[in-house]
Amino acid sequence: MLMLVIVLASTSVPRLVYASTSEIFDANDTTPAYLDIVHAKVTDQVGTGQISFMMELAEAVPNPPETGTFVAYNWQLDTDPSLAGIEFIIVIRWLYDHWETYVLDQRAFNQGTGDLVQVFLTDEVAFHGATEHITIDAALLGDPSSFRWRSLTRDAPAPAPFKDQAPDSSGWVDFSR
Ligand SMILES: [Ca+2]
Ligand SMILES: [Ca+2]
Repeated sequence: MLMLVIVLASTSVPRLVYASTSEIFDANDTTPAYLDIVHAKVTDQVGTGQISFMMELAEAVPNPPETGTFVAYNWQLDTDPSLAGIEFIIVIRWLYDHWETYVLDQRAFNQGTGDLVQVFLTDEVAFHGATEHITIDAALLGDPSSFRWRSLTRDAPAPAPFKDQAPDSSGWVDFSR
């Protein structure tokens, strides 16, 4: 009987759940300041099946930017380090006269078995001055249990070089859900 009581007590203790977060802080190093990444973060929204991506710039993102200009904020995700290439890119960009947001699925393209796949998103982006947030269904990213990522900005379409990158050069930030 004593044993039974102990078992019941131990199973009634609430399980503590912590959101998994990984982040990077980056030095001031880019002009214009709205392309200068100072902080970026990825957070697992526990229990929702979604993952949030945040990027903080040194200065508020112009919203809207001038017509005719191009601005892009990207997160590159390497969800399978055993395969060459970057599996997914999350893109928020001002394409001359409108914002658009999409997930670029490069998995089949990288393997030579298919095309690049663009999945456009509508309501998921939020701008708060110098900070932007996007929350994405993990299923759109292959429902990975972990990945490595980096954040990037540019002011001209690819293959123009990125203006800032965090972490710098070829670095990555590890993330596990
Ligand atoms: Ca920076
Ligand atoms: Ca890969």
